Amino acid sequence: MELHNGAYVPYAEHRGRMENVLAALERVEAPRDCGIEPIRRVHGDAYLAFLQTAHERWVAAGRSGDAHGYAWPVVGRRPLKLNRIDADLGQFSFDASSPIAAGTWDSAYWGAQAALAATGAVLGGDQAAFALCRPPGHHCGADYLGGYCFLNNIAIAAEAAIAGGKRRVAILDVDYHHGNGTQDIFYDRSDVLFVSIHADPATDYPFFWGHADERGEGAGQGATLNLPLPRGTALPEYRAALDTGLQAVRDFGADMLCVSFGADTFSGDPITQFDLQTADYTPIARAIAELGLPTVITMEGGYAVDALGINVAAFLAGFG
Ligand code: OKP
Ligand code: ZN
Repeated sequence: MELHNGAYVPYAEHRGRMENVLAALERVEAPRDCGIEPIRRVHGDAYLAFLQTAHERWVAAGRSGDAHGYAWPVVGRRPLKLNRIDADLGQFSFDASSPIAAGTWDSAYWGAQAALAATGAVLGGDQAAFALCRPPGHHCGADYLGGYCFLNNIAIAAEAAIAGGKRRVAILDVDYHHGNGTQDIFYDRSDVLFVSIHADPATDYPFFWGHADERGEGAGQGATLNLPLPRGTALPEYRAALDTGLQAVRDFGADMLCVSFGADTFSGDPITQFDLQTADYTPIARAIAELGLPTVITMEGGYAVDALGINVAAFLAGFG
């Protein structure tokens, strides 16, 4: 269950999503285990220790159900070591919509391993590879979870690509929601471009990030590009924003592309408000593929579960 508009409702980010996509894909491989080190390039040790133990600490405190916070250090976030589960849930999260269940760490860990496997395939010569991550990753930062996200799979892929010899990595985020965690992780970096096309945060989650005036800082000044779009956006306006984003990737001189793909831009999605159709995903992906860059794609959102597999397949067809 998740806290949604003031009530507990069934969790939108559920395992049926993955089952529907798996049934629609032709060739699927389980990832091998690359261990924790590539995850530590993105996430801090205190956060990783918290994630691995949060649910058992929740249970040990006598709670039932899934763990989530209720008090947040909005002012003066300091690395206090309070050793209280409720304090740590606030310390390491930015919202109350991402409950930690008994299996959360394992799912997040293996999602990150899938992103690493896809990155390895691309570094090994494949033109493109897709990682079917669940839970998604683009909302969580180096030391906080949120927005159904616990490990930032696309950031882990980008860092693995750099460790593997890539020099300028572009991340293109085409989920309906702004990828605030990914943006935060690379905000001051000049070697990683972050481009995001998403619903205007003036109307949509995550509200506080994803505005057009967020352009990066320090060495990363200019290496963040947000292209917010109004609710109701359909293919023509979407393609115009995409062309702007793709031009930024070209101008950056990227030698690697990482795509955060969310199918929650679909017209039938129950929690979002864009108007893309299944058939639209192929030309969108084809335009991205025309960059000609080695490309890792990770699964982000998409909650119209019955159409998720065909929407993912339509997107991947653009790379075929
Ligand atoms: C994750 B991804 C408030 C619920 C908040 C969080 C949405 C997370 C989306 N009513 N929902 O970007 O698809
Ligand atoms: Zn989303």
